Amino acid sequence: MENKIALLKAKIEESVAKAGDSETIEGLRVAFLGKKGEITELLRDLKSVSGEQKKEMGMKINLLKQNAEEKIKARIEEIKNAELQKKIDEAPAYDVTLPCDFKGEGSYHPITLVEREVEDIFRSMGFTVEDYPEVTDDYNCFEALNIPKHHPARDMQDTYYLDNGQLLKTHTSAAQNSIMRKYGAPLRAIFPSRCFRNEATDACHENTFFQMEGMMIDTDISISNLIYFMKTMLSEVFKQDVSVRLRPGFFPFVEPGFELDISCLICGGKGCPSCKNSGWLELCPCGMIHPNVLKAGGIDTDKYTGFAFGLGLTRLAMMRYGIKDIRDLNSGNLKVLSQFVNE
Ligand code: FA5
Repeated sequence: MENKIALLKAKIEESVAKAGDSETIEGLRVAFLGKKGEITELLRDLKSVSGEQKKEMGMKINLLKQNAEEKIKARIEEIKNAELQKKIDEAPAYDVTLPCDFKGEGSYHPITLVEREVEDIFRSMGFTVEDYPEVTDDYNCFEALNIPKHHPARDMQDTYYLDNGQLLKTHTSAAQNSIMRKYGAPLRAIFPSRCFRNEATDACHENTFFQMEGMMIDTDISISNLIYFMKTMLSEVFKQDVSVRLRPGFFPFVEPGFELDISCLICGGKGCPSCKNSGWLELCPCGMIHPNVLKAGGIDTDKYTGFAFGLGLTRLAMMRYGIKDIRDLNSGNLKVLSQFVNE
């Protein structure tokens, strides 16, 4: 048996050293170490060895096995590296300094396309389109919206804070106060913007996404006005009757507040990862502006009421173009992003 072990050791060393590709080395691994491999056979043969010798041979075979495992593992690594290097050497040479040879026409990002559609619809209904900075402060993002310090509603919107105490806005509502102060009442305005939240991403959540906020303040404004504007906008965008549902929703800056959901257009309401299998996609919270918020904006609450909504523009783009994963929109992947055109 000792002779057998020595012969097998030499055979393993020679054949492993000669193996030149992944397939051959894998074949050797099975031939020596597999269930029916030569080393396993040797271990079986131990049965026929007697007494003291059995122990000694057992130790030798185990040593051989350990040695073979190490040699094969090292050779697999060498072969993998050589194969990778070969692929790199054979890849076509390129020069990063050459100009891009992308010959197609550039295209707008799907969010820009949807944003412009929504803007056109609201402009036709007498709304102005406002632009407000992405960096704001605690007062505009929270305090002016009836969310004092330590209010639990702040937990829902953790964000990125700058050293100077400013922050990246978590929602477009952060512009409400400035707009009220700029125009007073009556007013009709929409204000799209990028928003930021410290959150884990998945198919329908991003840490950087777009909202489109809208506000209408006038005498005799009620929930019916709100529902009318939302329905008109959604049926224009989707060019079909879209099922919507209103649920009570709590936002400190509106009273009463609602969640407006639309039936998921990706799965037809059956349930899929894009709608967290519920068949509905939360798209647009809304409500009647809270008197405290109107007052903070300098509006006479005895005379005026108003509604506000915060449309998830990124999610609207997903529904409009059947984009299953929200992360594709920030990916910068031209193969995905250049496929959308304004029909
Ligand atoms: C707000 O941000 C409120 N400011 C909206 C509002 C405005 C309510 C005016 C009442 C009156 P919410 O956190 O639910 O609410 O976000 C609004 C919409 O933004 C959501 O319905 C969703 O469509 C979108 N949204 C929120 N978080 C994300 C995210 N992480 N990724 C993508 N879209 C998001």
